[in-house]
Amino acid sequence: MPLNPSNTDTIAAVSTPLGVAGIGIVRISGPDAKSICKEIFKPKKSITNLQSHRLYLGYLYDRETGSTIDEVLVSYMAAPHSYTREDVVEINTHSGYLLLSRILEIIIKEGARPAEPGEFTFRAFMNGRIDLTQAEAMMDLIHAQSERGVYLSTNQMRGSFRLEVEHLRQRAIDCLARIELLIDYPDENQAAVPDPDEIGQKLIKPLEKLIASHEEERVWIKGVGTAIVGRVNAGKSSLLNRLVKEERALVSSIPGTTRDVIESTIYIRGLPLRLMDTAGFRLEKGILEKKGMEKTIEKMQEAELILFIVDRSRPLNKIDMDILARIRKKQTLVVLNKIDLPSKINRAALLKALGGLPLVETSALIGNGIEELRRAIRMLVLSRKELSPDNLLAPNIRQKEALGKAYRSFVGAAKNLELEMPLEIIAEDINDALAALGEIGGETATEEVLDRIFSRFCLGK
Ligand SMILES: Nc1nc2c(ncn2[C@@H]2O[C@H](COP(=O)(O)OP(=O)(O)OP(=O)(O)O)[C@@H](O)[C@H]2O)c(=O)[nH]1
Ligand SMILES: [Mg+2]
Repeated sequence: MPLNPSNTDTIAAVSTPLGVAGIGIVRISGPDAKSICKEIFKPKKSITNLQSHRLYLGYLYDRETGSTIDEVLVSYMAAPHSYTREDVVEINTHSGYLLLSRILEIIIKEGARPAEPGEFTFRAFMNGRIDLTQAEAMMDLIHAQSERGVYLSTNQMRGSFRLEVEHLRQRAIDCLARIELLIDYPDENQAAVPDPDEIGQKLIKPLEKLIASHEEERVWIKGVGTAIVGRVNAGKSSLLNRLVKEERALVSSIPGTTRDVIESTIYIRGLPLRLMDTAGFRLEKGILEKKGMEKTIEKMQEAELILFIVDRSRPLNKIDMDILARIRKKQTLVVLNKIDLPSKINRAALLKALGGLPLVETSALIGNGIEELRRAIRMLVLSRKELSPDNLLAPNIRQKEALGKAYRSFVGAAKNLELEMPLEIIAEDINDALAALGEIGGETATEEVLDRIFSRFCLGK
């Protein structure tokens, strides 16, 4: 359901997870938050008025039955100094599904409306407290897969990415102003025309850098999608189990044991990997295996990193070569498995076939080489040039797309300047770029984009 941008009503929701927990919080936001609270809450010490940013101990009552519901702590945050910039009341209570639902119920009886998922954050955005990049960062923080991911999203929440985009916008506005001046007063000082180099240095280059660092966001916040592929029986599932340190996938000597994709997240010194064990490749295929193979191929294409498992106790064959051909464009680590068994592979021929791909040797059965494998994976992933340790401005995919649009418009502007096209055309390019940059913070984002972002939030956030 689309979120209601009018925000004139008062909303309420349970803001802590509905499970077994020590405490629960019910949050109310909107013009009636304080008056609703007054109706249902009796502080222990008699007071005349709830003051902002103070904590009050007391009891919640159900006005209809007159019964006490719970001993609670209540805080009131007067607008605009609250999460939503509206009047907010938070009720800290004991937890438990029944208790929290009952409290929510009496708040709704007093006139509040149940909040939609993400609606508190949506109001914070609509009321100008945060921009879209900060709302998204909040979401990422909840789901971050690594410590560095937490660091990146906290940084974005503080607004450093927004500031960087704002700098770019200011430079573009400055360019546009000069061009418009020249359009309006063509006879004035010609020296003020921006040249293509200036657009390149001040706008195109920084954008290029920002776009490239999207990789960082994906790696640390979402984890590296890693597909384990190879012929049937090569030891893929055994390796997955070794890496996750538990019996996650079925292992057997029957070729074709794994039919479905099995996912597990592991961390290699803080680096999150989403491992996918897949059905092995082979020639003769039944219906189920064929389906399994289709999934394997799909996952291979999606993955950012491939672990290609080669069984050392069997000679290389056409299937291995077929797999190699499919992963040529992917970042790949070759794992030569079953080194506890005699080798049936000619090493020189293998190296030639691999054409320089990095190689690690393991025995998934007895656990040899697993530490080396972990180290090699980490090194390979972090060798990507976009993952620089001091880069803290990583755009997500939506932001990257908007940056890409702005980038193309600036490139167009530079080209048109070079071709000495009419200044009106260049002004239009820069205006397009400005609109794209505006999408990032939400100034020019469509309703559809807003819905997509806020619908990812959970209830109560
Ligand atoms: N000797 C030896 N056997 C291994 C090693 N790794 C796996 N195996 C054995 O090889 C057989 C197949 O292992 P799996 O891990 O099921 O192989 P897979 O690649 O997942 O096979 P499919 O799911 O059928 O494609 C099992 O009997 C394992 O015990 C190894 O390093 N050395
Ligand atoms: Mg398997």
